[in-house]
Amino acid sequence: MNMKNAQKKQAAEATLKYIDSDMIVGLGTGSTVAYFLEALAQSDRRVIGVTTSKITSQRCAELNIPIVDIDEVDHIDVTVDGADEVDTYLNGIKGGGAALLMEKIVAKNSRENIWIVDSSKVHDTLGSFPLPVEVIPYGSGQLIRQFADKGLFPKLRRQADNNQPVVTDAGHYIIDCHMQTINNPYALAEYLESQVGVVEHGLFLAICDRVIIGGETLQIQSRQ
Ligand code: ABF
Repeated sequence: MNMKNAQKKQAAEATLKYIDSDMIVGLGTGSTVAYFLEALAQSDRRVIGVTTSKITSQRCAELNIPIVDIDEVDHIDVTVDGADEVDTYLNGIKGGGAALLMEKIVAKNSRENIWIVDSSKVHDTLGSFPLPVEVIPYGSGQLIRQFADKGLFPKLRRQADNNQPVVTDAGHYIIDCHMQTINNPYALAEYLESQVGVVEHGLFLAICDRVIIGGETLQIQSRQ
């Protein structure tokens, strides 16, 4: 197993200390969460999951982790998810797995959010990972032109095998914005949220409470 996967597995297993039986646990998407689901299934924790994508729901079924719909619970105790990039304020970019919309809905309805990552995800400033923006297909071409004029270096996410646009679980497209550096994520989030046709974006700001990197835990100290 390479170092990156070893760190992902280590982070996933370290997260169990924050999980108690009978909790309602939000379950994110991605390969690091896949390690967490394995660890959870092999542990003595008996939880109810709220999933963020079809692929996570499918994996829970295979591992016999019971899940409920988000609207069947009155709260989510803790959500465990991956991330594509995290900065030193525990702000992050998510959506590499095209699940950002349901991930953000679950995260915003959680009492605590824990991200599990390998060290390659941690950067001083966000932006080296292209920022995913989930958009309604109708008018997405116009949004791409608008984002280009704004200097966001947009690119419609397409499937590798047939070059068709990637369609999210909710039936939307993803525009990835290749900015390299995002100096003011809050201002960018405000701009994106004001554009008609934008459903949600992958800037997860002031959401994460704890990041577990390999065996190390970073807790929020201060937010910008
Ligand atoms: C998910 O975690 C996505 O938002 C993000 O793309 C992914 C990171 O994937 P991985 O854990 O496979 O690096 O929540």
